[in-house]
Amino acid sequence: MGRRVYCLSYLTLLGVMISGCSLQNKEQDTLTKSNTKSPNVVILYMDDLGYGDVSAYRSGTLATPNIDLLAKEGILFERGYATAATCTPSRYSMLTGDYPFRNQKAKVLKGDAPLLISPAQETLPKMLKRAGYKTGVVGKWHLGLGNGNINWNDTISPGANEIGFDYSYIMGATNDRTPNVYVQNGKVVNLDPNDPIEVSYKTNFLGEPTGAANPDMLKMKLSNGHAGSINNGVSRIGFQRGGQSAMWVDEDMSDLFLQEATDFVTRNQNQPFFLYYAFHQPHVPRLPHNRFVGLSGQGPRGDAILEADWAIGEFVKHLDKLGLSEDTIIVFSSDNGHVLDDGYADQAKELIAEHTPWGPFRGGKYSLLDAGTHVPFIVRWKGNVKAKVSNAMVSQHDLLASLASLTGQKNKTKDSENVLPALLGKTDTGRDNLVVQGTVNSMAYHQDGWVYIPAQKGGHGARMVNNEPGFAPFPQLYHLANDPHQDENLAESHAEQLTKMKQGLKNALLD
Ligand code: NG6
Ligand code: CA
Repeated sequence: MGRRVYCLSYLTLLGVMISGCSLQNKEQDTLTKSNTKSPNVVILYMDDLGYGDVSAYRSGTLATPNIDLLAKEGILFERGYATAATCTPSRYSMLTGDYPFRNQKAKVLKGDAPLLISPAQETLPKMLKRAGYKTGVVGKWHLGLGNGNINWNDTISPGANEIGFDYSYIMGATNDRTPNVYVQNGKVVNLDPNDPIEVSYKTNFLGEPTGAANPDMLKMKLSNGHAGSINNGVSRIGFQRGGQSAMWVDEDMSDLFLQEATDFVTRNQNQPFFLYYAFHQPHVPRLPHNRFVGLSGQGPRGDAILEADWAIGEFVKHLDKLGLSEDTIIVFSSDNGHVLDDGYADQAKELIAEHTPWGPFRGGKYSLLDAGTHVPFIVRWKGNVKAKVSNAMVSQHDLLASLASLTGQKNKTKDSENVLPALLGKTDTGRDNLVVQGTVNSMAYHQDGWVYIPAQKGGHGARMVNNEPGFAPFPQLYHLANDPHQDENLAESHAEQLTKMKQGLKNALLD
């Protein structure tokens, strides 16, 4: 038995059974105030990990034993979704419970972009704080910081701490964007005041080397973009000068985040906590620690995934050691689907061999095709949920309403749905419909096992992914349950279904 004994809840449940209420119905209901619980919540969130990258999904050739263990002891969702095929919008959605299209600025942000979530907005950590949780974020942020003109040498605000996190230790944007420093509770870590940081996304600082001008200085060659400032032998998007003592070392990032994550748990072990542990793997540049180099046989991308899998194993062992496993719900997922070449020549494509990060689906990161948003999604609550494979459709932005239900809080969001019974494995019915976004302003609509992709104009969403176009200039309709690879467009042959789906999308956008 874990640290917190749920006596009250069990007594309440017993009372319900004695009074003759149907337990079946009770379980389907929204949990009421009297039987709410407050287990710790940890979200392990990967960056660009595909459905088929997790061996528990039985479609790739990479072995991820530690993530698999979560699935073995928990619920593996076969239809788990991010709401977008890129990072910022997915994260925005998961943390606010709203669809990213509600905020036109929710697109891949630069490293000096202002905070995307308003401090007045509802968020997952705020909701859990109201339920008495201590909240923390460790890892990749990519939701903007400050008000649009950041002084990196002063306290950076607003940021994670202003939208509900009691503690934050973050990489501000992505590992391929400047500035390459960590920010802890609004302060750059290890900054020497005599060597202030300057950041620009417009022009380079005079005399500073760049990937474009100094390719000889690079330990990782470029395939596309990333021609800005060089740090640790890798050139990035954007420019930076100064702050040398604060610069991160990519190869140490995973160990550092693991340490920060386990420290947060240790500090908060005697009270309910929420930890959003946001991995940087396997986003580019892929530079795992030397211990993992060569392990996967698939080059840096595979090695980075194995490094993250190992860190997850260590993190879970830490929970076990503190006796917290039965008191902690772990949610594992990824912000968008896989990508092989994302701008660095790291041989991800060349060494992939038989591995299939996209699983049985088509497309990938940036794409409206299913592999863009159809991601691994696992929930483990040891001793409290029975292990199973679930076919319920669940989306990351439902975590807010579902955890609100679990902890007796109100769902104040527009789009988050309470799918708690599905998340706890009590039913295979999840949400009824879902809107997902490829890149900005390109949407697909899921309902009843079908997916509809409106005719696209091209533009930004026209990017090719795995030799698959991210768009088509005609409407697409697929029955995903029968045709997971989206080979047969049924838009013409199933006109009635198409009309229904068009209306469904319209309603969802207007709601
Ligand atoms: C793209 C970058 C890519 C990655 C992506 C954001 C280039 C050529 N490509 O613009 O490398 O950083 O943005 O990825 O610069 S995400 O997972 O954070 O959305
Ligand atoms: Ca991502």
